[in-house]
Amino acid sequence: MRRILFIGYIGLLLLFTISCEQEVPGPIENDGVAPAQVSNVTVENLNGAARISFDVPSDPDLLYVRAVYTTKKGEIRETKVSKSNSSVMVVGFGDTDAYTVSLYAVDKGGNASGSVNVTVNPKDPPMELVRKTLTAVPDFGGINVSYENVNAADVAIVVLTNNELGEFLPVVTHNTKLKKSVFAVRNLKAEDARFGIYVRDRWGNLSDTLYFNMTPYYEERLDRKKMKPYVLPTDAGLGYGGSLAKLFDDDKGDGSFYHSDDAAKMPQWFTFDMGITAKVTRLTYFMRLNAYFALHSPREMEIWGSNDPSPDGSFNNWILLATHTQIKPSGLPVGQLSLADTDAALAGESIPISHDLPKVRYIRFKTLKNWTSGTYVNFNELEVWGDPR
Ligand SMILES: [Ca+2]
Ligand SMILES: [Ca+2]
Repeated sequence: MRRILFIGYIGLLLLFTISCEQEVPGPIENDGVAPAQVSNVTVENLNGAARISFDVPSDPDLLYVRAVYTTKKGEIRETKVSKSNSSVMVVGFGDTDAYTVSLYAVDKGGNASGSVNVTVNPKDPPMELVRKTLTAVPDFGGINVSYENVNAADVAIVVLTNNELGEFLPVVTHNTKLKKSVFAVRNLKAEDARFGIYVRDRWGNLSDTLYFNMTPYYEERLDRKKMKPYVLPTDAGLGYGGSLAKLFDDDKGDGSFYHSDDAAKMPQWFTFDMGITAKVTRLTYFMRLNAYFALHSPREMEIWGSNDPSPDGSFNNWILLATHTQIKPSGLPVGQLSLADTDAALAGESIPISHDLPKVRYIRFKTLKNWTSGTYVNFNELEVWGDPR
């Protein structure tokens, strides 16, 4: 302190001003007096949560109210709300047991009131509600799992089955906030298999597991080496380095794609020969990596099949196999992707084809609309699945 006396008064003032500006701004006022407790506490029990309402104390330096509870695993969970709130949500309960929540009023100096303890009895957690709605049906090469999620909770639905080593492990994790949907587990053999499905919430709470046995219908990925372009007069032209063969080269990267040309308009189509006749069960296409649910990726399409395509390029001798609209799981605006969106893009977009349709050899992929309602069609890879036997 003595050294400060040697610094000129003006200099000292200046220094003091500078140091004040550089320091982290924060409340300096600390009256050392804890606020009074919250009062008139009431509880509304919700699914996996509770809303606790209260009156805040009248202390002028009150800053926030903190709610704290301890999970069964001993984790301490805390929610803070500013003093202008009259309620606080406590969330993440994995069961319907009673929990004690402690409420503290805290002032600008960090002084906390004594706790007010309140008992909450959360209703069934959202992941248990989803679990109760799970149903599965066999599909080609896998199963389809349906669910409802009335709270639009952020959950993961995990499907387990035996792998080739006989280990019962997760094969699909479906992340969702949708209120209702269906998803597929693919690439399974047409053999009786044991399945398990459980639901996990974002706090790591797990539902019990639904176990069942099911036999998927037979399906195989049709031989890609046999797939050849079959260009007809009305087909869209190629542009921007794209080619039809690049849809069948097993390269899903952005360097190996189909792209139509400037002259093409909607609707537009391209045609290919599978090299064999097969009962087609689905087409699965893979979007450009840097344009998921965006740009020239097909959004609405029709799939046509034929055994004798008309050489004039017309749709004579073709039958409609499927009409399909791609749904972006999150519904977020173009350019924004949720985890569910990315998962769906990586899995590929499958266009299911009804099993009562005849075998075909030629396929026509007709795009009605892309993700910008523009005139190009561009994506990286196309798989055809079915039964050639
Ligand atoms: Ca105070
Ligand atoms: Ca490719």
